[in-house]
Amino acid sequence: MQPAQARAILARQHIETPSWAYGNSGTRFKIFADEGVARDAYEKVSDAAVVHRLTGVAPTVALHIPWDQVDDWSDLAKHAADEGVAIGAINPNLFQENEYRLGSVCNPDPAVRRKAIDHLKACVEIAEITKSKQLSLWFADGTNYPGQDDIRARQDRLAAALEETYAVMPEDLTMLIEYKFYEPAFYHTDLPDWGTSLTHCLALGPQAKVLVDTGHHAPGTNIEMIVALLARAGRLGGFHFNSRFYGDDDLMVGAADPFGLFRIMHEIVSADLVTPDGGVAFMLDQCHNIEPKVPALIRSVMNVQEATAKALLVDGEALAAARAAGDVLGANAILMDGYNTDVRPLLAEVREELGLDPNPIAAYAASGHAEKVVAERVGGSAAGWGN
Ligand code: PSV
Ligand code: MN
Repeated sequence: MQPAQARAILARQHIETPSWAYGNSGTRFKIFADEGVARDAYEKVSDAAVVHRLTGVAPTVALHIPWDQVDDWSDLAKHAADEGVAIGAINPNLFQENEYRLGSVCNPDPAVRRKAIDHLKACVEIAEITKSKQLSLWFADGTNYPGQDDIRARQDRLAAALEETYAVMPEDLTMLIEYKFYEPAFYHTDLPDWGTSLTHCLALGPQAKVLVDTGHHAPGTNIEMIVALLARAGRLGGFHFNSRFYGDDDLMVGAADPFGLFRIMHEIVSADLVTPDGGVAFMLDQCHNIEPKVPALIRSVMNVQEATAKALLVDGEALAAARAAGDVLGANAILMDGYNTDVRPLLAEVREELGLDPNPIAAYAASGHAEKVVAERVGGSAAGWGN
C-alpha cells in the first residue's frame, strides 16, 4: 500500500486501553505502589483520556466490574465524554470472590452459578447505560486435579450461562469470549483455546465472537494462524494485546515480540479488518508493575501503531504475484520489507496531520501530568487488584 493510503488508515485507528492498567498491579510476590495512581474509575478514565489526547487513537477505555464499580454509570460515561473519550468493553469480573473457588458459571453449585449469571446480566445493563459495544468475557473456571469435576457437565453449565446472558443482550452489543490455556486452573480450563470459544460462539449466534489475548497461548503457538481462521469464520471479535516471554506476562505489547505482533497485523490488514468498520476491537490488556503506567500505555499504543504501519506498507500486489508464481523467497522478502521499514517518520506525520505532537512520549513528559497527579491524588487508596 502507498504511504498516503496507510497514513489515512492509521489516522483512523482505534486502540482501547484497559482501566486496570492505570491501577497498581504486581505479582504474587509484591505490588510496588506508585505515587499519583488513579484511585477510582473516574481517575482511571481521566488517565486514559491523557493517553488519547497524546496519541489520537485511543478513544475508549475498558472497564472491569466490580473493580470499577461506581454509583452512577451514566455519570461515569458523562465524565468520559467530558474528557474526550468513551467507555469501551465491559469486563465482568467472576474470579475475585470467595464463592468462586470452584469456578463461576461452571461451578457445581447452582447458587454460585446463579450469582455469576446475574453479574453477567448486570454487566449487560451497565453496557447499555454506558453505551458500550462489547461485553468481554473471561472465566477463571477450571479444575486443578484430574477427577475434580465433570468436564462435560461444566461445558453444559458454561453454555447455559452464555445463552442466558446472550438472550438479554441488545442488538448492538457484541459478546466477546476470551480463552486461556491455563491459570488460575492448572489441570483443565473450561475455555482453554480458540476452538472451544468458537464452538460456544457458533451455538450462540452472530453477536458472539472470539477474543484473542496474545498472552494466552502456549509458547510457539502460531497466533496469526488463529487470527486468520477466526477472520475467515467471521468470528474474530477482538484482541487483548500484551507481550510475554514465559506465561501470561502482561508486559507492554510489542516489547517481547514485535515481529509476532507485525505478523498478526499483517493478517488483519490482509483480511481488511484494520479500520473500525472491520468490527474488530483492538484492546490492550496489560499490567505495569515496575514502570510508570501512563507513559507505558502511550508506548504500547505506539507499538501497535508501528506494527500496523509496517503491515500496511507491505506491497500487497507484489506479494500476491510472488505467491502465485511460487516464489518462496520473493514472497518472504516482500513481507520482510514491510517489517523492516522504519515507520516512525510516517507515524510522526500522521500525528502532525491530527494536530498532535509527533513524539507522544516527550509530549507526556512535558505535559506535567505525572507531577500534577502526584500533587492532587493524596488521601484515599490507589486503585489496584481487588478494589
Ligand atoms: C485473564 O488473564 C485476563 O487476560 C482477562 O482478560 C482478564 O479480564 C484480565 O486478564 C484481568 O487482568
Ligand atoms: Mn485478557
